[in-house]
Amino acid sequence: MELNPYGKVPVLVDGDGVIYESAIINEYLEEKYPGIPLMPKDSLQRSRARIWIDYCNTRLQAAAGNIAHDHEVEKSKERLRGYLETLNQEMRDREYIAGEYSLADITYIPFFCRLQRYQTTISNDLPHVKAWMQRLLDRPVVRATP
Ligand SMILES: N[C@@H](CCC(=O)N[C@@H](CS)C(=O)NCC(=O)O)C(=O)O
Repeated sequence: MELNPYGKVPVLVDGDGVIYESAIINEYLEEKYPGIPLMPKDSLQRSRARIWIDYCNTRLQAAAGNIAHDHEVEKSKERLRGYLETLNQEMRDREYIAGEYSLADITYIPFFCRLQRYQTTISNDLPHVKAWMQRLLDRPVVRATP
């Protein structure tokens, strides 16, 4: 609570700076370490990346968080299913969600790593999400993360 008025993690402390909200932390790191660019160069693709980052944080993760915290579980499961179906359409014919591998894809990785906690499975009825999830989870840096 001292660091984040919202009382949530993650919180990043960098020198005198305190940064919270995961999407804003990610943007901060993106700006601070330009040597490893993780946002598309093209403005339209950047907007697309931001749209899907927002979708993950305000919709998918909100529903998943409700399920994990035993709040409106059935309603949240229904919503989550709808969000995943939308993503499935979106991932048809795409390898990554906004051009090359980007912060937008990275934003979804924690969700895919915690499916059990969200009482969710990604099965063959969501083939494009499933292939995308597998592509992300197979990345060496993701495999190496405990
Ligand atoms: N929108 C926030 C959500 C963060 C969030 O919900 N964090 C959870 C853990 S994953 C938390 O700290 N929950 C504690 C609480 O709500 O009391 C972000 O993306 O950083």
